[in-house]
Amino acid sequence: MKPTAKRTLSILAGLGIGLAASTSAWSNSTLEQVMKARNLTQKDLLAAAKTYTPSGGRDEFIAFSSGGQSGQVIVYGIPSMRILKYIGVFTPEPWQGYGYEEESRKVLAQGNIQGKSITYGDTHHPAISETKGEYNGRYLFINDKANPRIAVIDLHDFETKQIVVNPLYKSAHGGAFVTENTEYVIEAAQYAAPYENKFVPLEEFNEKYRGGITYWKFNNEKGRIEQENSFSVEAPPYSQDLSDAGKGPSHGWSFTNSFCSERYVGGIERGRPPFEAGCSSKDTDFLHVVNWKKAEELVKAGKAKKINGHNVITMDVAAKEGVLFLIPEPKSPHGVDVSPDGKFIIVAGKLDSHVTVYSFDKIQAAIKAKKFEGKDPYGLPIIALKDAAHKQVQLGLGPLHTQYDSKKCVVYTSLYVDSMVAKCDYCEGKVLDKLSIHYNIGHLMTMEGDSVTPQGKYLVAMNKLAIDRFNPVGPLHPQNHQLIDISGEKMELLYDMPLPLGEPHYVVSIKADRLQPTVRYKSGTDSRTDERHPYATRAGREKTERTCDNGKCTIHIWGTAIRSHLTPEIVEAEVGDEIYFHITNLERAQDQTHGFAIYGHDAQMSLEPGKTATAYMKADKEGVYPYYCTEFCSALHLEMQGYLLVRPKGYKATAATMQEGQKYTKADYETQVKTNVETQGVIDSVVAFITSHNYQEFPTVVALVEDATDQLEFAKDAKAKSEAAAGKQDWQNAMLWANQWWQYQVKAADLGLRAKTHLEENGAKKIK
Ligand code: CUK
Ligand code: CUA
Repeated sequence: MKPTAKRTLSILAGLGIGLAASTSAWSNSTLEQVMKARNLTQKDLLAAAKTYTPSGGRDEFIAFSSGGQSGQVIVYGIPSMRILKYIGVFTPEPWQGYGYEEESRKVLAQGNIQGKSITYGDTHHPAISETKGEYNGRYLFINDKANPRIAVIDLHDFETKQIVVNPLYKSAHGGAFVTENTEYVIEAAQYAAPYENKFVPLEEFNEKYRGGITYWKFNNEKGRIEQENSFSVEAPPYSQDLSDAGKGPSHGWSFTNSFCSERYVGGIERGRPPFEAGCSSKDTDFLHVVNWKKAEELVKAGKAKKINGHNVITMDVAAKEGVLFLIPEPKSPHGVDVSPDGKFIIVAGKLDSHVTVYSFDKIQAAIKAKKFEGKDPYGLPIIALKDAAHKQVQLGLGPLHTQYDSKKCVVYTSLYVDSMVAKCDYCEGKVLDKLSIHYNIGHLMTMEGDSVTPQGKYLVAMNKLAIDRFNPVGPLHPQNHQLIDISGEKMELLYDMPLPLGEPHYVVSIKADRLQPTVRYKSGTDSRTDERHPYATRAGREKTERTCDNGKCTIHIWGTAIRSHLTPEIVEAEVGDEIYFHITNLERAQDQTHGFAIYGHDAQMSLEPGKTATAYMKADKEGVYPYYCTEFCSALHLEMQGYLLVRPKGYKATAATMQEGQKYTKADYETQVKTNVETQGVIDSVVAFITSHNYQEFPTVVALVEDATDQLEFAKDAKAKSEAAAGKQDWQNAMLWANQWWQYQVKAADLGLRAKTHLEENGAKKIK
């Protein structure tokens, strides 16, 4: 706005005159007026009403979206489509301190590839842990396609706990998918490569390059993958794509498709036709059907071969023992999705306009009867398509992925080329409805749609690069998640949500009430191991230790954070020291997160209540390094600060006293004490209110009371120090300690008032 225009506005405002034309329509609007002003239809209003979530309202479903190339996971609510969290997974995420403190750096380092740190991921498929095929809300898994890795996120705190690197593959796409009771997390290879980390010429592609399907053993109690109990089934270099695990009758089996069973190796530089021509020339590829239960038994019986220290069921063993079967599937297909009852497997054609519905019963009958139409070049038995297919349904161009409805036999398939969602009855093989979506749809997702209990209601279409949909933000467009109402006969588009973090291939959603996230850690927890942190400490036990060995000195700080100070406030070091700030957040109130950052070092921590984390730095340059709390945690947050002083080697301190900018008198001290006594009156009345109610039945209040009690203890201590100084007529320190005593009182009062409000709002009962 031009300065003159601004002045005119401010003069008008001074005279009490608003800009009538533009404001009156808004200030006192009826629904009709808003519709007119914003050009909205009845249908728009209905859609808005179905998604709008009033302030304080909650969502019915929580979605976990792959963050694509961001290497993160995006958490949002449905139907509001409000983003709730980004979880750092393969990529550092500074707000959460992920990759900026030592505990999470260790998790990221588990994902090193052949010794190299890789700090991003190309995430594709999140999966929620299951019990009997139902989501149990405990863990989330996600894969990295670029560097074959699987990450484990614990949904009790939404933090990444573990990253495992696939010991065989150089690319992996068909993960993460979990088996019915999360016995295993499935990860299938994509671009074939030699298992060994060695050079093998492309001329030896057929003999030495391999695909495969890995079954990561998951320990549901510990919440960790057990690498030593995991195994892989070797597969031909067919470019395996997506996977899904069997359920119910097909439990114990898994399904993985492929898109280049031509085994074509491009090389336009060598005058050869490119990959895309060679990999789509045949009419069919192969669905891989794996009896993983059988493979598991073979591993236990010692029939696995150790490759790179990992158990591998080789193809000859797989063929001989009936572990791996192939079935033709048209044509360079994409998604493979098992039905909730476990009886059907739907494969989407991608270059074929059909989806093919395979019957698990028919597959089993063929295997039992040893009815094969032949063997592939690796000796794997091939079941004829006609012997395994239940139906083929013609849908449209570019079918990619399928999701199940709560209504029996009803599925939704994304049509990439047509930019549509097709709804069909796969039992009867009938198309029921089609809806044009915005643009290039990849995956789609119904609520709990890949579990045994699909919830129906909503579908999210994940569209690639949202051209023309949002305000332009430069040549890289956001992605577009479109929310669709599937509760009726006809699908109805409700909402467009831009996602600006990467290409989120797949999303999973869960009923919100299946999640039980915690609000604080047990005091002194290393959140990445969920165990007590070896350097955790308690209030009053803070200490700093410097130990030297052969001239190399290390400083460990057992520090704490609590409103509103960091302990210690001064750390002295010498050039060359290695410094570890282990800070425990002593708070119990759930919103009392503190942070930690320091000048000139790549360290930043998020310290949620109870957490202990470690900022590491090497003091390689002399200087003054302020550090502070990075989370606006209280009115005195800015005062949560300290100094790291790094002296040059051999520095001689000159005797001097600390200088202070302000001198205090006896009168100042007495004024402060008077304030403190009055404040104590307020605290006493709040305490009386709380203790006269059944506050112990309210865990939130109990935590607040515990924190407040701590603060009052500190206040008592400061009061004693203040009085001792006053006894010596040291008014300077008497006043400062009296002020500190008051600071503690204020925090206690703040906590107490919050507890009181909570009791009042939640109908606490008077008990005395
Ligand atoms: S994939 Cu991207 S649209 Cu990785 Cu599941 Cu299909
Ligand atoms: Cu603690 Cu800001």
